[in-house]
Amino acid sequence: MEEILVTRSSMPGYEEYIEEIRELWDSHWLTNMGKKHRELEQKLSSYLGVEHVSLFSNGHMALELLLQAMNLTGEVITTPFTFVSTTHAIVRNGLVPVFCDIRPDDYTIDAEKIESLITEKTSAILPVHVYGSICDVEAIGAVAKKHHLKVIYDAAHAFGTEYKGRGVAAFGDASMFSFHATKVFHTIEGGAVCFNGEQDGLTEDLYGLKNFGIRNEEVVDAVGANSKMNEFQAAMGLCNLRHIAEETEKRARVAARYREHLTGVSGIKLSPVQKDVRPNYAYFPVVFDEKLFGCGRDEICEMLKRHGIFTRKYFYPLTSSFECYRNRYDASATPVASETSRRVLTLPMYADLTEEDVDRICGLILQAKR
Ligand code: T4K
Repeated sequence: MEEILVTRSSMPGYEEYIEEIRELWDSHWLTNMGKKHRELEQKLSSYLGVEHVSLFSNGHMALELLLQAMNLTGEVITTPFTFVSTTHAIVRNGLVPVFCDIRPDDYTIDAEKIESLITEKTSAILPVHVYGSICDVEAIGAVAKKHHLKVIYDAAHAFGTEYKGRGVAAFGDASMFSFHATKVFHTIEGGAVCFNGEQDGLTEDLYGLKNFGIRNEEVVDAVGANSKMNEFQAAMGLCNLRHIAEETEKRARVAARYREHLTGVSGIKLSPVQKDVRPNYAYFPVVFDEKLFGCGRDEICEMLKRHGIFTRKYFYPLTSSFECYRNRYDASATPVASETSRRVLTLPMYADLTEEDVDRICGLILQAKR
């Protein structure tokens, strides 16, 4: 039987992509903010309902350079229940991550716990719309306003989600999306910073920082990196964007099938269907309670592997527990995040996952219940 991996990149038709890149052979313009790059920025701005879109070679560099462009100092309040990129982006900017716990229902930062972590050194809050679940943007906005802090969302998982009819990039000072091959919308590798309004030349600063800090041929006024999206990546994005509605619809059907099987099973907790949110069905996390279910997350993960089904423990361990951060942070300070990290398994989720596959995966899980 064919292996099932946790996700599988969506592909546009082969001919469609070839057609999209044909003109690159005529123009010989392959990178450095070319025509496809500009077209994708424009189309994403309209799709995401946000004024400014700045493309990058990947989501991580988008976040890292966004933090640099924001001129942050001191401490940044964030969550350890995320991909390690979020924490690295803070630390690689010479900033100190201060870890806040998460909510037990949707695993996003617990806004009620932010205020007690604010010190005179805090300059920003960096919450994560983890799995595509939307953070409590209103409460986070209120605490940030009260303490004059920037809010930068790691929206790597949240492409296309809406809250109260607005694209999720409308919240906070800026948001970063990942367009990695494993995401709902991808450009092979890629990412973007999105924001509304004019923010002290942020557009120009981001443009400069992804291009070595070059302002013009004779002026380099920032210590930038090279993080430009190339024309082949942008072409993949233009193709994938045409199919995004259909992709999301297929994912919605996969999620609904999982829910049919797993809702109400004792010892299994599913993410809530969030109120006022149009979801993107990026991931399907399941949290196991070993006492109630009769066996734990690790056992389920291994059992599924033996059947050729490769789930992932996103996000275990917590970023604060990784080798490079060990002994610097106390994981017991975020007990909900620690507990969730030990129990969560993300099940296979992608547009072409069949109903039969979902039935088989769920059948195996339910058979393991004791
Ligand atoms: N912030 C957050 C919250 C993030 O989750 C991420 C990335 C970032 C920031 C940084 O964004 P990027 O710089 O990556 O744009 C994957 C992804 O590489 C990573 O983008 C993602 N988050 C993270 C959660 O997952 P791995 O190490 O688990 O990927 P890998 O190679 O094991 O792939 C997982 C599965 O995806 C494979 O089993 C099969 C499938 N796959 C993978 C690749 C590479 C495909 O179908 N096609 C492919 O080309 O990190």
